[in-house]
Amino acid sequence: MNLALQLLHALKAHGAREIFGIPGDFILPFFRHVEASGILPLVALSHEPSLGFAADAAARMNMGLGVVAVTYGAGALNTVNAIACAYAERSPVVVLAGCPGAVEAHSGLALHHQVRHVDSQLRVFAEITCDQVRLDDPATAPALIARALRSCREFSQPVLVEIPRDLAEREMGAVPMLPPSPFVQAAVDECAREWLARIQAAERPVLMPGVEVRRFGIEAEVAELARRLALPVLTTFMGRGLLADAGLPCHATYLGVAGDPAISDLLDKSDLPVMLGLIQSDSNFGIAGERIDFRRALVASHREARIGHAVYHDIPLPALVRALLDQLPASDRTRLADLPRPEYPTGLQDDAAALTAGDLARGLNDRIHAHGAFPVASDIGDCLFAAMELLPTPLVAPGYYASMGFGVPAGIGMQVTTGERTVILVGDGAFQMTGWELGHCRRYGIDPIVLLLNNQSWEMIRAFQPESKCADLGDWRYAEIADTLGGHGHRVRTRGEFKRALDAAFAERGRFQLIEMMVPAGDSTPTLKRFSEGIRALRARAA
Ligand code: TPW
Ligand code: MG
Repeated sequence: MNLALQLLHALKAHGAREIFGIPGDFILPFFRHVEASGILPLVALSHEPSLGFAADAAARMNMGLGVVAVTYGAGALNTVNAIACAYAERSPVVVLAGCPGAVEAHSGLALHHQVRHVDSQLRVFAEITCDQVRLDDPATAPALIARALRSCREFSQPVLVEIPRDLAEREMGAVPMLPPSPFVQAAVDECAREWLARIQAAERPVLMPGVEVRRFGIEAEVAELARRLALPVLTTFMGRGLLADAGLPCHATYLGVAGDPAISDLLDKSDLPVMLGLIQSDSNFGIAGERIDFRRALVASHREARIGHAVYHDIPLPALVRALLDQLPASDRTRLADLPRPEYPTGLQDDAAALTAGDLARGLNDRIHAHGAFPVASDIGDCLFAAMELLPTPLVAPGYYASMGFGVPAGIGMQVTTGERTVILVGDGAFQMTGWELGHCRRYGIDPIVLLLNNQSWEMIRAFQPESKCADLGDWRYAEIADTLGGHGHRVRTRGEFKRALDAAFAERGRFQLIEMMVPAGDSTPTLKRFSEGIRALRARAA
């Protein structure tokens, strides 16, 4: 079997479900085998950044691997921002990139798509992937692929696999499935014992699950841990959507000064936050009313576990959670009885009042109440704050790395990989970056529902710097583009129109729906308002 086919089988065995790709001559031989073999379906989009966002979101949803296939240089380097996002937010994406064959690489001529050196592509990716391999010898390729795929899964971060164009069709052995990297069970058990002693001695412990919990497929175990320890569960801005369907008695999102004070107090006044697989970023904690001292927390992430200043190395998160559960009897403690419950806006009015950003969550929450939850992809902008006002529902968003342009391709990747109809939240500015990709929905038979919050501006930019004129984007009439791209557009200005458009959009299957929510520039969700007021108050206090 040739290298291309062995690689495809290995990707599938490691949890890949499809390949997001754009061809070019350095990777064409590989594409021929992708299409002819049908081992993994090929999903082609228009612009490489979108491939990266789609593969990232697919990986987040299916807890397997996301795969991107691109040509050398121009193609691969176009994915850099999206792959950097996946690296920062711990999403396992395999980048398959073409590269020159051995003979042409040393011909003395600079090749097209080459930056400075044949190796420039690999060097750039060294900064944004946790492993890089070049398959330049069929004898070593199986072991290299096996290593890269294991790194990708174990660190839950992207890897680069370079395929020299003359190697794709060379015969090669099968790729072995490597056993998990070894760790010392006794160390995990000891760490779990110490953690439990601290948790049981604490007065106001709180459990904070982060993205790794989903990446490693242990949401159910972490929910069980929360139940047995009777701990309130707080997700962060970025971890929103985690444990959404676990039915926990206390489950809310920490929004610091932008959130309900009773909920923010759960962390701000906690003597022991227990952080599992959490990225400790400023977007998660920069809005804290009190300065959080992470030394008082128990933190496990990136194969490390901390207790105060002490660090245990090589502690896989799933092994730690299992050890905690093994040492813990089922519990009927009732510490949760009087804890606050988050409130969500509902009851969108069917009238002629002007639509506001706050109506977005109200409309979707009514849907969730009546018909159940659906997966949501969100971009950056006020739409992400609207996502914080939604009832618990699976959510994929770049809450930490915060790259615009994520929402539409992510939603496409989510529906392709899960087959479930996906709701996409996006602002007009972000839509201008990648909204065009909706034109591909028809050929892949997907019909996401896009809620485009059109405030005719980069509103978040205006919030930070009101004098910036460049933030005015004008009125582009996006709903009209939808029909041209094979979807159906609805432009709505009142609450009644929005309500009817939502009903019509959910009722029609088979083509994507674009609801263009016209809201005045300067309007924002209640959560974004509290967020900017909170930030101003914190700054004033610091000054
Ligand atoms: C790739 C910086 C963050 S939010 C924002 C910008 C320019 C404006 C978003 O406008 P939009 O949403 O989509 O209309 P809204 O609700 O604020 O009006 N380039 C990239 N990523 C980021 N985050 C920026 C710039 C930014
Ligand atoms: Mg906008």
